[in-house]
Amino acid sequence: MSENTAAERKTALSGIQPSGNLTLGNYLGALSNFSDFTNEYNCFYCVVDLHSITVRQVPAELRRRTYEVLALYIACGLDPEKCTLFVQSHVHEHAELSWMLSCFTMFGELSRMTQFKDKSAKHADNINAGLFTYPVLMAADILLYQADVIPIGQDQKQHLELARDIAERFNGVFSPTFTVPEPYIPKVGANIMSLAEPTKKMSKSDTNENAVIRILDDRDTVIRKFRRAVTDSDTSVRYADGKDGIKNLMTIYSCFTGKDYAEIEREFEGKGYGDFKTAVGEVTADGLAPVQKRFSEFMADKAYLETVMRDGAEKASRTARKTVSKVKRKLGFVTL
Ligand code: AQP
Repeated sequence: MSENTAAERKTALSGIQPSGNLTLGNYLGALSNFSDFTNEYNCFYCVVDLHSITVRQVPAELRRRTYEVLALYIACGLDPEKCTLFVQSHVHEHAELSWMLSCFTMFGELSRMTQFKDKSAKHADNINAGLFTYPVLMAADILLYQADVIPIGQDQKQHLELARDIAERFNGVFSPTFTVPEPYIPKVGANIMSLAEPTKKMSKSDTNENAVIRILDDRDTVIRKFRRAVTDSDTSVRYADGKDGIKNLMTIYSCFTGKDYAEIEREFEGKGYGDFKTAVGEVTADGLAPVQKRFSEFMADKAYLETVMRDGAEKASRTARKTVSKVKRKLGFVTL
């Protein structure tokens, strides 16, 4: 992407929940694309801790992971001098705008969200209101910063569409207030699947460790998990229907090598799945190694991470405050 001057810049925003150890899905679908936006866009990247409490978290782990996600942002090339890195709960306007937007969101719209249906089935003992209104908070995250583009994986597309509908509805009632955001979904890597059940997305909260590659898994673990990945009874490496496991592995291989599917098929012609799985493991481990090294360096310097959090919260608050006061004025609240 080319470099734009500050005045020409549009805004990009995205976030990741500190709800588990991040996966290859989070990396390829979101994180690894974030730094591409920093030259051309005014970027806000947040650790969305408010979202993560829709599912029960162990407080000490949530705290540790919040530092970890921030360290991963920086390890993946996000320079805190060039973009705003912050923690969602440090900017209270997210919760404030979320309430106001919830009054512009329909019950029926939220009921149709597939993530709500999936997570309610997974956490049947804790179907809380936050799980239901999660997409409104996500709309607030985006609309607070008047974001133009939202880099996300395929699974978040439905939530982004709802954020657009909420923005258009509010703008229609009160005159233009919010920028209507566009998703940026990568062509390859937007939908990384579980290694154990390749029709299901890879999720950080999956309890089957063999289903998930963690960004911080060591080389041997990465290769071992790929070698165990579920495939099919065929033996040829082909991107074809009915071969969900192999298609997923080809996607991952493509993301790390830049090769397209036809090239990958040629490369592994006449070779078995075993060789292919090992090769996918090796390119993944090689691709993650530099991120892991930088991550350890940043995690060893908590004071630095806290400075980044503090500066980021201040910068983010400046924009968030402006939007919230505009919304309050439009709604008719008395402002002093
Ligand atoms: N499997 C995936 N493939 C591609 N992209 C993915 N993302 C998540 N899983 C995949 C993208 O990662 C970003 C951050 O996701 P999130 O933390 O907001 O939560 P999520 O989408 O609910 O991700 P998880 O890993 O499935 O978390 P849990 O298990 O806690 O629900 C988003 O841009 C998402 O699209």
